[in-house]
Amino acid sequence: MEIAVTHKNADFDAIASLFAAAVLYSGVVPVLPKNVNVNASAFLSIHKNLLTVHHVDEIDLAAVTKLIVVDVNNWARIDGADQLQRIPGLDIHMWDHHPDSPDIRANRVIYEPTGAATTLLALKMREVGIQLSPIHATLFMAGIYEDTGNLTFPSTTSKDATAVGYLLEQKADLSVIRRFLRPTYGPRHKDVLFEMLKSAKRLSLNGFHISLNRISVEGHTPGLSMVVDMFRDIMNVDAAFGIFTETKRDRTMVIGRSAVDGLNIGSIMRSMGGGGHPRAGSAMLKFVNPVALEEWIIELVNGTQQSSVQLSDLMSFPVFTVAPDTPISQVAALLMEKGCTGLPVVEENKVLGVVSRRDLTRVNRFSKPTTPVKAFMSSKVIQISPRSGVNEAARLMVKHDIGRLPIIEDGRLIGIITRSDVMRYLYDLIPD
Ligand SMILES: [Mn+2]
Repeated sequence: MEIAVTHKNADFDAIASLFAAAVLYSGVVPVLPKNVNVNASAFLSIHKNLLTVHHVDEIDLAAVTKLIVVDVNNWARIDGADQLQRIPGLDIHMWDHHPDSPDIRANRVIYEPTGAATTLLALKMREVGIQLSPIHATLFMAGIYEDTGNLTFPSTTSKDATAVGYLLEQKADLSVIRRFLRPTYGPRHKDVLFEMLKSAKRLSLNGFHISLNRISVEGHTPGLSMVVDMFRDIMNVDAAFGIFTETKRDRTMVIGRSAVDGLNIGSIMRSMGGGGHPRAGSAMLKFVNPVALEEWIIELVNGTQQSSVQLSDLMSFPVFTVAPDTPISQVAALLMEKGCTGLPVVEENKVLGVVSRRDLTRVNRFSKPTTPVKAFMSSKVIQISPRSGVNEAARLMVKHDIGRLPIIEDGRLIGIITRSDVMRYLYDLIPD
């Protein structure tokens, strides 16, 4: 007997890879693990007549001669691994995208660090020229979309997008995908989200905007991470933390979500005994005071190494400046000559204002060219410290609609950061 297996608690990528293996290897039976996540099992249940599934308990594992392992590379994550490992001379093919070191010894390994495992199987189908049914194409695309966040997660590769292109050609149905990938948002989630929004607190810590929330929940509530995700989105903060206490069982679940590079949720959660990856993580703690937990999170965020790039690495210096009494004609000439769009107005090392080309457009034919720049400068100076991160600088620029920020240390102007410096950083164009 020839079967395909995947990891426990199978998600769409796992299920899609399983059925993709059955398409690529004729005669291979896809075998489901004991647990399948809610969304994927809803999909399977609706398509029961069209997608034949076998459960691991219905299979005589000892009779397996060939094993296709998909979306996993570790025996510990496979149901029935004990029996499978005991089969002598078992022919194993493994299709996987997980970067961690595998402990399954396969005769053939198809590995690439793509966003989804399904991508590897779909590209093989494309290469061989397989025509898919729309249902298969839809399922495979759901697998790729789920694991790559609709091709938006940083793990997404061009291969994932190519595979999606192929699946769309094969008539994958986007509206079906939307329906099944939508999180299961029920009345309890709504109540929790509402509670969180009512007591929402925004904090500015270590250059990050975060939101923290303490909520009591009764009983096991699955899907809280989705609520924290929605909450972060609504609050539009860099990171959100939900502290959910189940008073009866004296335990507290901390869930974190981050939308920025510098704030690593995984490492914060590991400090609390939990785990996760840079954008998402959680920790379960027993017998702790939720207030103390809140303080602990604040401490951990404060202790977080900001993204390794600080403004002092990006800023331009020395800064061209002008004195407040400089005539505007001279300022205009200087802006042209230096090719910059604005200059700080400085007196005795103190920044009094900033003048930009935009300010000079207010100069009209009635103004004398000798008018001092201080009459036209913006005297509300938004400044920033050299130890701040790029996110903070970008936020200030957007908030105040300005293109440059003087960088001030100990009251002295030491550099300037401009919109184009920030863009260079965001698009990874920093020269080495
Ligand atoms: Mn996967």
